[in-house]
Amino acid sequence: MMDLHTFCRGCPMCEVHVHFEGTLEDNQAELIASRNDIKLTRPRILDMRPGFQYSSLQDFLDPYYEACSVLLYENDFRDVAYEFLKKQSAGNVRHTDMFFDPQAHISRTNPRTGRKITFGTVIRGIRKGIKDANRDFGVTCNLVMCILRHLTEKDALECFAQAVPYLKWITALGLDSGERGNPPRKFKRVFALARACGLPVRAHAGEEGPAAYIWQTLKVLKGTIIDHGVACVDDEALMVYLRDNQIPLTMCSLSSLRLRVINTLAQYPVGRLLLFGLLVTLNSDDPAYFGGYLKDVLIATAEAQNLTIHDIYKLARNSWLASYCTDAQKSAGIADLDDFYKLALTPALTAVA
Ligand code: ES4
Ligand code: ZN
Repeated sequence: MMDLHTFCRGCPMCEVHVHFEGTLEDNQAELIASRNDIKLTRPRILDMRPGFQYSSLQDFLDPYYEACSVLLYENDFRDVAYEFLKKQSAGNVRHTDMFFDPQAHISRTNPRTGRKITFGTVIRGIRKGIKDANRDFGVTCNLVMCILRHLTEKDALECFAQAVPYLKWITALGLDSGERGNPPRKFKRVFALARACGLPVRAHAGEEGPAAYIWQTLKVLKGTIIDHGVACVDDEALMVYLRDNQIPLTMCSLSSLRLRVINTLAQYPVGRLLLFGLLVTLNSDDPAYFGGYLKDVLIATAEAQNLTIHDIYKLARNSWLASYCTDAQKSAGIADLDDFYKLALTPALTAVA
C-alpha cells in the first residue's frame, strides 16, 4: 500500500477555497515592487516568524490588503495568478475555484499615474494568468468575486455594478473579510442581484462568527457552499441540515490555526465532520501567509488528525464535487482519482517500496 504522504502529494484534486491576494509571496511582491519602482511596505515578513499567530482576523487582514499595493498593472495581476497556478499544477491540483477581492484594488490609486486601478485591469490580468497557465500546464481556474464584508452595502453594490460588464468571466459571488459584526444578511440585496444575474452564491461563515451566520448564508443569501463553517459544530440541527443537503464546507485548517480559531490542528473538526457525513473539503485559504499550499495542508492535517488514505480519498473526491467544474470535468477528475486510489491500495506497492 502507498504511504499517506505519497498519496496526498499525488492524488488529483481541486482546490475550492483560496484567495488570489493570499497567493502573493514575499519574493514575488519584491520583484513586482522593484519593476514598478515603488517601495514595498510589508510588515508581514516579521509576522511570518515561526510560531507567530495573529490575534484576530482583522489583525491579519490589514497588512494583507496593504501588501496588495504593489499590484498596479494588468501584467502584475497576470503574473501572480500564473505563478500560483504553476504551483497548483506541480501539486497535481488540476482545478482551482479562486476568490478575488476587487474592492482591495479598485479603491487604490496607481502612484505613478495618479489614476485609480480599474476593475478591468484586475480581472483582465488575472484572466490572462489563468489562460497562460491553462496553455502551459493544463490546469483550469474559475473566478469567484468576493465582497468585503467590513465595508458597507453601498460599497458592495457599487463594486457589483462595476463587475456587470465582466460577468461572463465570473463564476460565482462570495463574501469574505472580517466576520465579527458583519453578518451575511447585511448583503442580502447584492446577493439577490447576483442570483438574478444567474450566479451561484456562497459566503465565509462560521470562521470566527457564530453558527447563525451559516444559517443566514443558507436561508437569507441562498448560498450553496459554506466557506469555513467551523462553527456548525455548535449547532446539531445545522450539522444535520448540512449533511442531509450535502452542502459543501470549504475548510482551511492551517488558516484556522494561524488565526487562533483552534489551538492545535488536532482540534480542527474536519475528521469529525467527515465521519458525520458532511461534504467537507480541505483548502489553503491564503497559502503565502498560512504556511503551505494545498498538499502541505492535507499532509499536516492528516498527520494531526490520524486520517487514513480513505479519508484523503474522500476529501479529494469532495473537492471535485464542491467545485464549479463542468459535470464532464468532474467525472473525468473523479475517474482519475479512483484509478489513483486503486493503485494506492495495491499490495505490490509495499513490496516495491
Ligand atoms: C481571509 Cl482567512 C480570511 N478570512 C476572511 N477573509 C479573508 N480574505 C482573505 N483571507
Ligand atoms: Zn477564505
